[in-house]
Amino acid sequence: MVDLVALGETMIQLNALTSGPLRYVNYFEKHAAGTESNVAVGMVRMGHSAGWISKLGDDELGRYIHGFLRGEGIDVSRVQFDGGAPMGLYFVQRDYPIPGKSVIYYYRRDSAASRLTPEDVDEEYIASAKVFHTTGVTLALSETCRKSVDKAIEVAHGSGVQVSFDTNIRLKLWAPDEARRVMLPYLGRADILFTDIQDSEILLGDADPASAAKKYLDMGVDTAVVKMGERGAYVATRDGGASMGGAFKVPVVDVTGAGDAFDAAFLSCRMRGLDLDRSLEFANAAGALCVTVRGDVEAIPSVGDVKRFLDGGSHVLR
Ligand code: KDG
Repeated sequence: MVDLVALGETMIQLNALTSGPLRYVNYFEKHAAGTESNVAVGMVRMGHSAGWISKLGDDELGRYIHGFLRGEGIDVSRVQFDGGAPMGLYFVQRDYPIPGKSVIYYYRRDSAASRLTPEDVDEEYIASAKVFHTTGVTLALSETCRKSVDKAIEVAHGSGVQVSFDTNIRLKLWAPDEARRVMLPYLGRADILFTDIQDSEILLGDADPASAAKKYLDMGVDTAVVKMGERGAYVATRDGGASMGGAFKVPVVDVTGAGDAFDAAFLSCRMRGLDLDRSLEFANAAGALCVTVRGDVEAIPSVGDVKRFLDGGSHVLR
């Protein structure tokens, strides 16, 4: 029995240590990253159990990711090594061409994770979870990844497991039309849908959070969460609930992973029975804390970190 099972690719992130075009950057920092495993890490930090289904290259980088996530307390027993394919990796270029923003360069085509097949999805494991989580990134990787997601969702639906899905459209992985065509049939199969205003514009032609959320609910979603970046997030539920929560201002070091920290905190709050207002506040705080440190997972906060931040609590430093 595990609280959350995540399915998707974990990659090596090579994060530039200096700003500017990558051709002039000489030093990079290695991190473990990937939206679904970030959510699994976030859940563990919130005090839950989490497992992760994926494929890794059977090489030093694959072993690094395996050990890293195991060290974070993720159950990696359903992760396979594939000797015939490399790890996916990506570079983060900072502050160029837009100051304060990062640009991502992926090297992930035909990665080990893109070779995930439905046979790699353990039905009993999914059925033993409270929540199954995946994202649009996995749908973009390969046909066999889509089939693996199909199987996991089918098993989840047949076993009373909640399906959590984040649209996470990455335009470097596919064109907007293709993302819309592939993803639309998945939206109504989610119990909890996370998205943002940019993705809603692509998927529905509607960037208004309340009206986009209503459309998602009409498709069959129970809880639709529309993230709005610096403006916070909006949530609506099928039973008529709705809430809007503002974002918190913090010094921004690296925004990647913030949406995943948000998802994990929101899922955790709902599992613990918190109401929509408190869940959004908690999730917005978790997303804010995540951007204050380089890397995706390093600053995903624990439940104690978020509580301290919200209470304005101080630390004894010396
Ligand atoms: O949410 C953070 C992710 O975007 C990052 O870790 C890389 O999974 C990733 C992706 O495919 O963009």
